[in-house]
Amino acid sequence: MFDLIYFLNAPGRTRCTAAIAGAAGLLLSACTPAQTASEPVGPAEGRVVLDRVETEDATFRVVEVVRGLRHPWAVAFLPDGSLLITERPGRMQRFANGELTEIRGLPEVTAQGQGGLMDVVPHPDFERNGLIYFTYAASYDGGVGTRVARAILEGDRLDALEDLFAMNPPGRGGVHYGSRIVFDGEGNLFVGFGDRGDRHRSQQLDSHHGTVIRIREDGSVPGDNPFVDEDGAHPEIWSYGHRNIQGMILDETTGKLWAHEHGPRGGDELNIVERGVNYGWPVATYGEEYHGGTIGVTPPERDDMREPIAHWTPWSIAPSGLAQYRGDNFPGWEGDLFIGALVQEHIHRVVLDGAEVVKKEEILRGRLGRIRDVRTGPDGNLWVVTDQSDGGVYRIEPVE
Ligand SMILES: [Ca+2]
Repeated sequence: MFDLIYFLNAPGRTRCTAAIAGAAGLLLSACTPAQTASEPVGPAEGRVVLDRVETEDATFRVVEVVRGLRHPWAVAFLPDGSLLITERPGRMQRFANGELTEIRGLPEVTAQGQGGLMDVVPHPDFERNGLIYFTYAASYDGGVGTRVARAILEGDRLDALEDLFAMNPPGRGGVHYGSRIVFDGEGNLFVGFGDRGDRHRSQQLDSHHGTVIRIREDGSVPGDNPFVDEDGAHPEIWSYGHRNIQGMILDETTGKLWAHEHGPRGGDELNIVERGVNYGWPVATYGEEYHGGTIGVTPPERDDMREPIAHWTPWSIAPSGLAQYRGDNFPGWEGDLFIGALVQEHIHRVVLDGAEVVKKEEILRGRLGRIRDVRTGPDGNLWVVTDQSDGGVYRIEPVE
């Protein structure tokens, strides 16, 4: 899908302010220009949009915290309680004390099709070093590829910007850029990418298409990566045979790296990503061509490729964003995975028993729109981001 209109409408320079006035909670806000403004909905309070939602193991309400964002892609929590929000057309904003402020100093972003400014994650030691890591689409070497960068967040601007990694080769066309960043707690980060619509490259180790990479926090390659000694292979590759990864988390309890990926028509997958493993695309996969017809063989037919833990066939949910709930607010959700569904417009809850899926539940179907990102907040609530031209950030918090 190509959101050309957002490519043409490059992000404006917008600053919004808002305040909750009086006991009635009247929202006062001012944004210029109105057409491109994002609107904070208030300080911590926000605006309740669904006051009571009963689900299998939790009852909650939904609070809109920010609205009017243009295709927001990711939200990150900083230790001071503020939020960083990326918008795919190429803007990053900070939401603090009821005010949105644009972060200056981003590199040039190529917003094209599904690509643009994507994930953002603070370094685990952000309080000491101020580093944030982010992914974005950029033009280089005659194509457009996904890059990983880091910078020091200094007030409202980025300093000491460094590109750490660039997908090689870059891609053609506008699809399947990935991408999500996960720190492993041992000085490395994993980043998942898509096949850029060039599916056969997902099986080639001389290409970063359709891979998870593992790099050190400074962008260098760990000596114990699986393909460092293989001639012609890109040494950053950790796993391959993926189609398009837009959700990835590390289960801190088990050390397992979980990722989902978009299948073709059907065949969306949930995987545990392991060192050196081939996840099959497009040689062994579920799902079929958009125009009908099989792709490769089914995963059990290739014992050299890994079968997914779960798959969504024949109906794709179109997964984006992945959280594992850890917190005190929802005891019934402890350890569960939450996946955003773009096409099917809901949050998909996956209950695990070890590495086995024992239950799936659809939450908020059709209530908020296309879900782009899901995170567990430091406040113990579940946070979601909607992928719309007027997207928002929402907080899911418990009610009695
Ligand atoms: Ca697969």
